[in-house]
Amino acid sequence: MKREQAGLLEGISSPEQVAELDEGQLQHLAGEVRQHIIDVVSRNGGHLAPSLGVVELTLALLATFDLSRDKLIWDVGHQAYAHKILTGRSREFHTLRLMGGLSGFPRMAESPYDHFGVGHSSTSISAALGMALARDLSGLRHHVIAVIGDGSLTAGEAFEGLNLAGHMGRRLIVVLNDNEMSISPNVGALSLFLSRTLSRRWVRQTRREVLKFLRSIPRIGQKLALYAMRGEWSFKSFFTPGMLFEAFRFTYIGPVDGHDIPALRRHLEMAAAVEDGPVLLHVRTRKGKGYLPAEKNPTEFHGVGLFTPETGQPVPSDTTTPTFTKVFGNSLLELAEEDKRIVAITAAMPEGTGTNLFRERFPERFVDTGICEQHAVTFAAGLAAQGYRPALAMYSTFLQRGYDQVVHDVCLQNLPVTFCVDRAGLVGEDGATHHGVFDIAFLRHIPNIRLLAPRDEAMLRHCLKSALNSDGPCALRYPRGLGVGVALDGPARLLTPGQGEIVRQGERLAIIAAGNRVHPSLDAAEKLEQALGYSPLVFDPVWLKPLPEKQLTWLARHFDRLLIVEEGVLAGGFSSAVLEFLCDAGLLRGQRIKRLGVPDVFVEHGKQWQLREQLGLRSQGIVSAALELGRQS
Ligand SMILES: Cc1ncc(C[n+]2csc(CCOP(=O)(O)OP(=O)(O)O)c2C)c(N)n1
Repeated sequence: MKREQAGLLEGISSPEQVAELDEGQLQHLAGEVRQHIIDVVSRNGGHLAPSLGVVELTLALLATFDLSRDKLIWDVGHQAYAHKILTGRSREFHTLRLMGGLSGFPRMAESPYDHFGVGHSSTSISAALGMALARDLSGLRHHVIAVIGDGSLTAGEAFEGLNLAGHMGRRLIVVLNDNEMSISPNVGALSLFLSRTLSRRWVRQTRREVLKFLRSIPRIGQKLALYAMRGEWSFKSFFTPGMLFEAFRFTYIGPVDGHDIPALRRHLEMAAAVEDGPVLLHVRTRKGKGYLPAEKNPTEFHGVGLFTPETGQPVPSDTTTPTFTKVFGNSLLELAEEDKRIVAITAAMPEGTGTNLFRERFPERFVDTGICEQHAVTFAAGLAAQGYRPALAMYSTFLQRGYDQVVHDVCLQNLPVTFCVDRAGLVGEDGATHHGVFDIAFLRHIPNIRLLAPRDEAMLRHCLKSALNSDGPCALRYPRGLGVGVALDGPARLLTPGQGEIVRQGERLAIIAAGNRVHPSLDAAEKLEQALGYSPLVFDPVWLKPLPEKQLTWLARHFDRLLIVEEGVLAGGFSSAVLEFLCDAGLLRGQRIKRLGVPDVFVEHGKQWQLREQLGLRSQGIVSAALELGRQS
C-alpha cells in the first residue's frame, strides 16, 4: 500500500517499512529525516554534518538489507542519527544526548537494531569480521555490513581488520563512506590516494557505461557486471582506489554517488551478491549534505552546540571566559615562540584540541597524524628521543588507545613527551564512550611519568610550561568547557614537582581536591564555614604525581577529617594514591576520610553539570559529603 508523501516519517516505526517504499517515497523520506535531524541537533547539539551526509546511504541500507537478521555496524556511530530515526526511535529522537534520553551513538542496550556499541573510531571492520565468523560457525546466512568513513580508515585497527578479513575470506561487506573529511580535511597518503585516483573521471565514465550496458542484459546482467568488474581489475586498479583493497583481497565495487538512492541500492545488491569473500563498496558522499551552512563548513558543523536552523549561526554565549582548550592552544603557541624544540601533535583533532592555532603559526612543527593515537604516541617518542619536545594534545578518552605506547615507548625510555590530556573528567552529552575518567588511574602507576592537574586556566599555563621543561614524560589533564574566569597571571612559570598549594587556610577538615574540583571545593568551604562553625582548609596538590608528600603528611597529622575530591574514577585514581601514601607512610591514625569521585560504573550522557550533580561532585555535593564526615564519630 502506498503511503501519502507528506508525513511519511510519522508512519515509520521499523526498518522493515523502509524496504516497502518506492524510490520517490525514499527520496521524500530523505528530506524529512534531514529536517528532523537539523531540528533536533539545533536544539540539543550533536554530530550534524556526518549524519546529514549519510541519510541516503542509511535509507538504501535499510531498504536493501533486513536488519532483523543482517548486522549493520556504524563506525564511530556519530553519523547514525538517520539510522536511529528509521529504526523505531523517531518519536524519541528529540531526547538525543539529553540525560535519560537517546545516546548520541549506537548502543546495543538502546535498540535491537544497534548491533554494536561505538563512539571511538575504526572498530567496525574488526567487530563485523567477528560477527561474520560467528555467523559461519553457527551455520547462518545473513549479511554483515560495516560502514566506515575515510577518516576512520586512517587508523591502524581498520587496517588490521582489512588484513584479517582478506586472509579469512569470509563473506563481509565494508562500505567506505568517503567524504574526504575526517573532522578536518582528512590527512595522510591514503586520503591523497583516494582522491587522486578518483579524479580520473574518464576512467569512471567508461566503466560506468560498460557496466550500464551489461546490467541492461535481462536476468544475467547483474552477475555479468560483477564478473566484468572483477575481470577489468588489472586495468582499473591503476586508476581507482580498488588497487589498495584488492591487495587486501577484497572485491572492490564503486565509487558510487552516495546521494543517489537507486544507484546505492543497485551497488549494495551487487555487494550482497559476492559470495566468495569480503567486498568493499566505495561510496562518495558530501559531509553536511542538504544543509548549506554544514556543506560550506563541515568542520564547524561536524559537532555543534545549539544553533539557529535558519541561519546556521551558533546561539550566542553570554560569557567571554575562554575554554581550557583555548587557553592551552594560546599558551602552547606562546611557549613555542621561545622554544624551537616544541612540536605540536594531534590525532585528527586540531580544532578540538586548540592546536589549529599552532598549525597556522608553525606549520612545519605541527603534525596531524590522522586518527592514530597509538602511532601518535610513538611518533612523539621518536621526536623526543632526538631532542625535541613534542606536545601531544589528545582527549583523555582517546589516549586510552595508546596505553602500551605510553608505557613501552615513552615512559620506559623516560622520554620527555608532554601529554596534553584534554576533556579529562566528565564530558557531558557524548556520554559513556567519551568521558575522560580513567586517565589518572591508567597513567599514575607508570614509572617515570609526572602528572599535573591545573585547577584553572592560569595554572594550566604554568603546568604546561613545567611539563614541557621536564626531563621525562609528563601529562597534564584539563577538562572540557569554560575556564574558571581567573586572570592569567603574567608569564608562565616553572612549578616545583611534588609541591601543592593551600588555596584556603582552615582547621579540622581538609578538602584535598584535584584539578577542576578545586574551585567547587572553595565554594563548598565557604558554605561549610557557616554550617560547621569553622573554616575548612582546601588543598590543591597541583601534582598528582609525584604527590606533595610533605604537605600531605602535614595535613594527615593536623586534620582529623579529610575529604578527597577528584573528577576521575575512584578505583586507582588520585584519592587511591593519597590513601596508599598515607597508609605506607604510617600516617593513618583514625582520621575520618571520605572520597568523592566517579564510582565503578560507566557514567551515561547528560549535561556536565547534571552528571556532576548526580555524582555529588558539585559544591553542594562536596558540602553534603563534608557534613556527613562531620557527623561520623
Ligand atoms: C579513537 C578515536 N579518535 C578520535 C575520535 C574523534 N572523531 C570522531 S569522528 C572523527 C572523524 C571521523 O571521520 P570519518 O570516519 O571520515 O567520518 P565523517 O565524520 O567524515 O563522516 C574523529 C576524529 C574518535 N571518535 N575515536
